[in-house]
Amino acid sequence: MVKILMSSVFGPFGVDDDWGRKENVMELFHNQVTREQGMFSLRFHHPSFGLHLLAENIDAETHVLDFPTQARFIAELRKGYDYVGISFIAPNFVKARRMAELVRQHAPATQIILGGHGTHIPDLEKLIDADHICRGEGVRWLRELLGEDPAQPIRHPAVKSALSKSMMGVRRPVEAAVLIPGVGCPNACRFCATSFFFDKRYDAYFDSGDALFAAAVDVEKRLGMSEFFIMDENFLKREERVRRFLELMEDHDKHWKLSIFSSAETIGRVGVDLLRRLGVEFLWLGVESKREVYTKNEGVDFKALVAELRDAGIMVLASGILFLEHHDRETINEDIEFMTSLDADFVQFMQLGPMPVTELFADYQQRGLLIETVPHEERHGQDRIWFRHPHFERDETHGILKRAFEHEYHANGPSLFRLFETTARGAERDDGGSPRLAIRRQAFVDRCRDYRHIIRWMRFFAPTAKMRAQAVELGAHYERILGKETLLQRAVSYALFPLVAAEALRTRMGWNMYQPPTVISTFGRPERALANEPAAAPELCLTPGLLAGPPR
Ligand code: B12
Ligand code: SF4
Repeated sequence: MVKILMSSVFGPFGVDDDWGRKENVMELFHNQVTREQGMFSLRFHHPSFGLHLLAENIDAETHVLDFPTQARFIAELRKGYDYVGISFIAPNFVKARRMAELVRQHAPATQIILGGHGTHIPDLEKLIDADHICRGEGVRWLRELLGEDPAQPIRHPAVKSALSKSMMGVRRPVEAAVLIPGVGCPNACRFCATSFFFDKRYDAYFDSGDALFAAAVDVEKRLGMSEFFIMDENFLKREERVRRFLELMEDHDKHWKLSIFSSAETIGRVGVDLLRRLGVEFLWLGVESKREVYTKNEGVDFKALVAELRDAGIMVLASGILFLEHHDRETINEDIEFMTSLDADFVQFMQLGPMPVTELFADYQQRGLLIETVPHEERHGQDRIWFRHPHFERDETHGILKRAFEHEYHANGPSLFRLFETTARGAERDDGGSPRLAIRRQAFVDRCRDYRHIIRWMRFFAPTAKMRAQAVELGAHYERILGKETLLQRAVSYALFPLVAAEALRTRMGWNMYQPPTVISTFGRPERALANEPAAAPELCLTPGLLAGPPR
């Protein structure tokens, strides 16, 4: 039987070394959203969803290796594989090249497959010695390579949405699984790597509400989880599928909690009430810019929309882009102010980045605007731009981005405070006599009870008087919902102090760069196929290490 190793790129991440940069942290929030929020930054590590999806959908015995060190990768290679698949994005090009060298050196008989967004780097064939390159959707491509039927229905993997999660140094249980309805997006915004990578179209793995619901039920059963992080660029866009999914949830009395990505146009179409019934608790909204309006955002009053969503208990992550083509010193500040004024729970600022395969990249390349000497590992959007901008020097862009994050943080307070506030609003929202919404409301109350333990320490460690006042107000708000703290609740809260204090100290010393754990998961062993058993539980190879990174 064919044996395959599918690997993410290797760590450590977020450090300056021969293969990476300290600004390219392998975290969503701490890198791109709450990065300047000190000890209040949310800390998550996510597995490589694409690799798990691929492994679940081929018959070969496949091992998925998430976040190895180089030594662990070499040790794995020595076990003997027919193929090694390496998944990488453009900023991790050097890591992928190093891994291909290691395969040639330690497992010369093994064939190398490259996949993921990095594969559109021009002339990749000449830059990395590989046997196969998969550009675009991978499941059907891989099945073809292995001589399997590419048209078989897609099986959904049972993967948790995160490998680890913590708030203010307190470990939180991972309660959500990932659900991948499809890949790509037809909107083709000029800068968007995801849309262009999948040929400017949406490729559905689960075309109907029925198929998606069945996949969710299966994952729920296998992982025992009833929350889903829906990994789909614009989940609400397929309205018919969403409505049917909701109908089935209601028919089967499912009260799942969902996190989704959505453009404003589709929220406007389906309405916030539908999101409440659907169980949406977190929504990623592409705002991009006040002036450069993409079709998806025409005529949207973002401030009102964010307030409406938060009042419904839905946390909003609003993302904006800096150094857009029209930005000058005045308009960039206008956009930073605009993003700040939305008062979303989270704000992401990303630098405009011409990524291979996008229209923006082709255009800038043709006009000679790309600074070709910038290495791939520095082209990630959280440090300095890598194109010539008419109004900004490359070297000043790092500082402008940092100040945008700091400004938003100081104006609105830590995102953690805001998400606690949104949860409280969800707990207070009138359910209008709907049993379904009453269950949702109760879930928010339970979450408030859980979050409350930490509010005391928010107050204690708040770095400014304004934030302290915000934490005091939050405490009062929670008391209105939950009543006075009991002795037991107070004891739990005090028990958390050492953890919170340790995180405060680590942050102050610049030692809070957490590395993702290395995890290996096995799929498709023949005996499992025969017995039709779920995949083995992932084996945790290393515990997450604390790495003394440079101060951030
Ligand atoms: C989850 C995610 C992350 C996670 C990564 C978790 C992880 N374990 O790697 C986090 C939040 C940490 C992250 C960070 C970053 N990310 Co990111 N991320 C995503 C996101 C939202 C989803 C990826 C995903 O799971 N998709 C679903 C799966 C099914 O699709 P897929 O991964 O593309 O895999 C399919 C194919 O690509 C292919 N395939 C992939 N690998 C392989 C391998 C083989 C062998 C084969 C055959 C096929 C194959 O088959 C799969 C099935 O079709 C995408 C956007 C998106 N919607 O895709 C951005 C995206 C991948 N990220 C991107 C970027 C730029 C970054 C950051 C640099 C941003 C930043 N500055 O902070 C950092 C880099 C961190 C680092 N140190 O490497 C870009 C990549 C652009 C590019 N051209 O390279 C994307 C496309 C976002 C965007 N639109 O710009 N990210
Ligand atoms: S709507 Fe979002 S996912 Fe779709 S092309 Fe535009 S930026 Fe990309």
